Amino acid sequence: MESLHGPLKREGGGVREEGGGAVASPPCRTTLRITQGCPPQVLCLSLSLGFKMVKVSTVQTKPYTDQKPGTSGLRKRVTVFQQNQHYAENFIQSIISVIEPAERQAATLVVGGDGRFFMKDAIQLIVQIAAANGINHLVIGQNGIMSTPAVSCVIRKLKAVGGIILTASHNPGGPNGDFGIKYNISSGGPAPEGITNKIFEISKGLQEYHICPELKVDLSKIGKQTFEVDTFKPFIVEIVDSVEAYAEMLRGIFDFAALKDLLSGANHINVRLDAMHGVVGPYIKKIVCEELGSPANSAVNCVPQEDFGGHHPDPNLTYAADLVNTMKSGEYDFGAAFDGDGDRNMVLGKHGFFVNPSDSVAVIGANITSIPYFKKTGVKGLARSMPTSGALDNVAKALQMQLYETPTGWKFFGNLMDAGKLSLCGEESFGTGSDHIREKDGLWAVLAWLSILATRKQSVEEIMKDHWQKFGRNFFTRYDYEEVDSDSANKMIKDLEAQMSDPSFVGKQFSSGDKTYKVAVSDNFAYTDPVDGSVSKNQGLRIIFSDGSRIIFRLSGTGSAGATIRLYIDSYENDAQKIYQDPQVMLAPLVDIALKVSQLHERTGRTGPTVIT
Ligand code: VG1
Ligand code: CO
Repeated sequence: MESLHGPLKREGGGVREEGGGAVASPPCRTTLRITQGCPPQVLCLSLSLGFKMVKVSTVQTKPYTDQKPGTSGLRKRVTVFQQNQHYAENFIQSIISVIEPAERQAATLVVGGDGRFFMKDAIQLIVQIAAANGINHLVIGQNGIMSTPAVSCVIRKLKAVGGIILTASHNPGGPNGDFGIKYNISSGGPAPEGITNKIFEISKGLQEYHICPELKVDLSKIGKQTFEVDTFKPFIVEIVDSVEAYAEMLRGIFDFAALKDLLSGANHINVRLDAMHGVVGPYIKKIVCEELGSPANSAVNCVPQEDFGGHHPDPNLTYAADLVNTMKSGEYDFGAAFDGDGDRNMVLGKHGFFVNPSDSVAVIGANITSIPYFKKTGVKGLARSMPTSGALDNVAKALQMQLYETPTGWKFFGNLMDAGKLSLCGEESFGTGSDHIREKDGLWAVLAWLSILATRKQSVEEIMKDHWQKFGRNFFTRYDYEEVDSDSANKMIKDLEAQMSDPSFVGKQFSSGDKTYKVAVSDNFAYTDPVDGSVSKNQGLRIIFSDGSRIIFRLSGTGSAGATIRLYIDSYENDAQKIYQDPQVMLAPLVDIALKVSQLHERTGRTGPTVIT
């Protein structure tokens, strides 16, 4: 392939390289070809000198019945995607099939992932299948690396038709771990249910897919690589820097000079950011260390690894225990951890002071003027997912702002943002973000907190305590029961729902210790999108008591094996004597009631949760 190195430009055919490393394999002999769709005067004579036309093959396949995208894409064990019977190919074809054929010829798709095992194989398949289906242009992060928020940013910047993200987020990776494929639309946000349902329908009937099996792309070299694919006009693969567009966006949102002063000025604070071997490492290095001047030891686990070093890349008190322990030493003023694909964040203060994610978004809301972006755009509205605590509601009330309560999953925020109704939102599951993109954004949340620290010149703990004094505190906890037997979990939820639908349930009293709660509302949460009127049902069982305390049960939609039951408890307190107490102590009676009502332990054979947040 020597002849392909250096600037090689060829009208209408073959492989063209501009600073990139295109490999049309295998190396070839002379072919003469007339390409359809070219002006006659050019006749598109592709004299192949060391390159080959890329052929499209149609492969017979059998449909699968289990390719229904969950809360955030299709997640399965790596071994399921790897199986030889076209599992990954089928799903990729189903995604591309939702893009209208007429649209594909001008379509750009952004592709990136969190670096986990099987990502590079999946990207090669996407390249081959996109080419064979007439997609015009793929933009891929270097070595396949691009965080979920960065993909959202690049889709919006390039006005791409959408993007494909290779990640199973916070789920473990490696050959025996999980893999995932997620589709985002032109707004940069996760495909809404209308589209994911369509993908699922296509996958269930898929008999064949189209692929260019010989097309291979070098993912390491930045630049454009152009291929001529059979009947389609040139197919362009562009490898881009994974960080630059995203960094550029953040520069326009935050006051980088103030952040630089906070992190490396004369009175700088010490921060510890743990990328947990996920995708956010290169972003931290470039933005926080190189650009904002934080010392090298402030960033750890910053090289993305295929198996996340054997850990769960999940930023919570259980799986980010290393960071929690380091913070306890008191050496650092601010700590944060991120998940595999960089959209989640956990914020800690000095000595490991934990900021609950439901509180985190409320604090950002209450201090939103510390972020220059919102001075420009104004604050249009606030939103949280249903199980997220009501801390944000209290801020919305004080600021006289509209508060939206959506089902779990970031895709539900997108319509509100597109309609100009929503600026800041969050989920209890360590997701925080704004309308700067259409995904939650871990590093954005950290820079938002640092902006507040820079403005208020107080510690994380002082800011949090001050917030509780002003707004009262929503005590919140979540219990996760992972990999429970699916049948038992489904049956438990079904029976609980039946119990809760009995007309006598409302008004019932439940006691534990010296506490008694009276049921005011009990339902299975349903959401009507205020923008397009679409209805999403069965989004979680809610028991709301007369004092506003809530018990919520949901089945996770991101697991890959068995079922994960989530139990959420939210209870408001504004008695100044009580707001600093331990949430587990404060919420113990409600936990007790939840376990009794649902018979969760008896029904699942568990004696306790896998993770408590
Ligand atoms: C979980 C969280 C949800 C989050 C989703 C995707 O979903 O509860 O709040 O949006 O993960 O986050 P579930 O259905 O398992 O409860 V991520 O970082 O995996 O893209
Ligand atoms: Co994630």
